[in-house]
Amino acid sequence: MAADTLILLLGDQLSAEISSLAGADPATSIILLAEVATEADYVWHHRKKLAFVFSAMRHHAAALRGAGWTVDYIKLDDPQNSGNLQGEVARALARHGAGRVVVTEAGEWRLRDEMAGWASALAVPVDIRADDRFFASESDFSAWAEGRKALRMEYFYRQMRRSTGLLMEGDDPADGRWNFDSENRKPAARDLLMPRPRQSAPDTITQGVLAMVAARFPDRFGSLDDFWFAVTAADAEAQFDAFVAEALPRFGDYQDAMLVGEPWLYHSVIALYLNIGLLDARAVCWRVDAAWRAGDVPINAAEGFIRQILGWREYVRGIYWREGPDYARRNALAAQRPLPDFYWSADTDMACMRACIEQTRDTAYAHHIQRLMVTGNFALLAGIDPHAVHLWYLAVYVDAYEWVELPNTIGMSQFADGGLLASKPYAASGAYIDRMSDYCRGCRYDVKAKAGSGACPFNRLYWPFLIRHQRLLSGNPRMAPMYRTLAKWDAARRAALVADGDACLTELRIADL
Ligand code: FAD
Ligand code: DLZ
Ligand code: SF4
Repeated sequence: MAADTLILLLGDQLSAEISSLAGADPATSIILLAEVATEADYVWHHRKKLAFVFSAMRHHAAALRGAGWTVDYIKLDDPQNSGNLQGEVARALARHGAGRVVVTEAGEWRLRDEMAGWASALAVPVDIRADDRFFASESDFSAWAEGRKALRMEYFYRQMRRSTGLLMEGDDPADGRWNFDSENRKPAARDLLMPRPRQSAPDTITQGVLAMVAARFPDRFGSLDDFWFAVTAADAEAQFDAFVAEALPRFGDYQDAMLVGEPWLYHSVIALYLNIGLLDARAVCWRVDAAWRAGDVPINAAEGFIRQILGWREYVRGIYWREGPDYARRNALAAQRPLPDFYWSADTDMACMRACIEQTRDTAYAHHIQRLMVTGNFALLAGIDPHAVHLWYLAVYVDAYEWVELPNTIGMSQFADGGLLASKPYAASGAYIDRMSDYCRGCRYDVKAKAGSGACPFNRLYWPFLIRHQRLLSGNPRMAPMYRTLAKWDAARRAALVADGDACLTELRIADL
């Protein structure tokens, strides 16, 4: 069919209401979805992520066809596939005789920059539209941030509560408080009745994609076994419904808990769907607001959950676009060590790290505290290059896209932006992990011991980290108690701690600076 307009949908733009489709006429438009090597290869994506994205793209193409659109779908193994998005847009323009391209802006600097050159490279007008799937636009965030000394999430979140009306009672926050975190964060007990996420069995399309990914990416990180992610909007909705009914009421209570062999706990496992458009963030938040108003969900759970999406998710996106592409190279703590191999192999005696990395390899998922307080905390304490840490997080999780992953890694987890995003580094000794998990019980290291080769590496690295960064961190009021403790110790004790931290890194075979 000849067409006026070619509409490109990227693999994370699978929303029915995407801006590139607004006002389009199915009679004169062709929709292009293209599986391309550049997107599969820009980072070492987990194999489950590749299968998830390609299967969701193929299902979305079928749904669009069912809704009356003409869809041109290019598979990764198509012999004519040029391997990149510009090449596929050029081939489709020639195939269909279209005179213009419409696309929703991409979710990362790399592709936005590339798309900015398409109009001249392809010699057709390219209409690049804002991605309006968020509560706050980039300019809304900039307007909020303008003139503020500190860009704290909590204040942004309160403004978002007011402007949306979510969990508001008139001008006041629901139940009289903005934040119910003090009632959350209970450690999980083994005998808790654990909900299980609703699972979707792979259909023939997904089975075909799994076989293609297995054949084409034999050396990539990550297992393809037990693939149960939803790949359609309807199945993602059904999984979210099951979460609201079964797990959400206790989401707040056990948000920070970790248990061996329990990857999902009371988490929603919906970031993967939100981030590619199978679920809509606004619909999700209003659904939870309604569940609270109906009395089905306590306020600590509803508020804790909505804060993650309305607050954190929107806020990190604002930071990503505001800070620019150089944010990826921030390194305020001058951390230079290469990422240890065990981040890929899970071959380590640290039971917490082994559990989180094995789970990541098997499921392409870890919840926030596993990412922040185990794998992230270790990299922070060990002085690993934050850019290498960023590439790891971008690769290994099924929900990873740079706009959301980068601020979480560079800002929140590695403090590499010097405190723009986080009010203090998320550095903790083994005591935190012991309190929130059952990992330490099965570990060869002693979580109570502070130094020496049998002691928990998190303990051995914690004080040297604070000593190393005293100049930058000691003035931070939230770090004051730790630096007061340190001030009581004489130079010899501090030197012994630093020497033991160095010995720990050597024993873990972490390369020196
Ligand atoms: P739940 O715990 O059920 O939370 C509900 C939803 O809230 C999530 O689905 C997510 O959309 C949102 N959310 C929660 N915390 C955050 C946060 N800090 N930032 C943004 N959104 C949040 N999230 C991603 O979506 N993609 C990433 O690539 C990503 N990388 C991360 C890297 C690091 C180092 C850290 C510390 C966090 C990262 N996060 C990322 C945030 C968070 O860990 C995940 O959103 C969450 O674990 C996804 O699991 P879930 O859907 O079960 O979330
Ligand atoms: C993540 C991903 C992958 C693995 N493959 C494709 C692809 O083949 N074609 C495509 O259009 N999009 C893909 N994506 C999603 C893009 O990488 C994503 O749009 C950018 O990272 C911007 O967020
Ligand atoms: Fe992790 Fe230390 Fe506990 Fe071992 S003892 S599981 S290394 S926190």
